[in-house]
Amino acid sequence: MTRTMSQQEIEAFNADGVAVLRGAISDGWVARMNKVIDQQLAAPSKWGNDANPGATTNRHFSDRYQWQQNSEINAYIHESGCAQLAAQAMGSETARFYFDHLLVKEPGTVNPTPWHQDVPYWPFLGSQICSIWLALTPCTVASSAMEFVRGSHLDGKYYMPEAFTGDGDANAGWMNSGDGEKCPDIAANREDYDIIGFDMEPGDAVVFSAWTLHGAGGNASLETRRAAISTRWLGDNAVWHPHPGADPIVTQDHVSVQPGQAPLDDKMFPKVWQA
Ligand SMILES: O=C(O)CCC(=O)C(=O)O
Repeated sequence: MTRTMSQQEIEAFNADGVAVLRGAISDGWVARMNKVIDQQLAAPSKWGNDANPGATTNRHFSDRYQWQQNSEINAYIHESGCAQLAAQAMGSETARFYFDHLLVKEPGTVNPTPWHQDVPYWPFLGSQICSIWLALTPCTVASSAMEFVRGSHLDGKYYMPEAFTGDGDANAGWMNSGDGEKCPDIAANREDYDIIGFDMEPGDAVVFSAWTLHGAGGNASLETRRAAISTRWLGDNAVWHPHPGADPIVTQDHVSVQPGQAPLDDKMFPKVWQA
């Protein structure tokens, strides 16, 4: 484990819906996860989403849900300390794992990550749901560091999921069938929102609520890849909530819990940390 959260960081998370954790995860884990990124770029899984396969520039890539088959990601989840950081941020006695998400923008990637809220994409409800986005390369807001609408986790909004890459993406069609109100066009009206972003060094992380609006620009750097691993965590008050528009990787067919119940399914949502 690298470190825990300070009281100030926990207060920032509660007030803003996001906290930046400098030096959250050690260099050793960063190196190991960068190796995983290279491997997945070379051989994406069936859950990969690749805007420009094989390219070394202008390639927006993601892969997810590899923890069951990738021993390195599995080790990261269990041994790096990220579970305890998630539990601390959520104010939860436990941290159960949902999924891992690798997110890459090669130099000169034009695609932004559109503004969105995570929870409508996931089959859960509850205030104690969060992500830890670990920077694996340096990035600034100009080279696709994440940005957040400060305090938006407290708005009581539930925004409809939308495909990031347009309707033509066979791996993303599931996103277009959910409920909720349309996410406002934050990119076109930035001055109306209290937007915060953090320049990151490898090993820095942002921990943010699944209810916080967030996005990222393209990668304007022509030299440096922007790579991150985001891990998704469930706290004590999370409940299973399958619904149209939720990520199809884990559905009612895969779990032993019923809608409205706590996700006490150790096979699908392992309890990685307990106070
Ligand atoms: O890395 C990105 O561009 C987006 C990440 C994100 O939206 C997330 O981790 O929830």
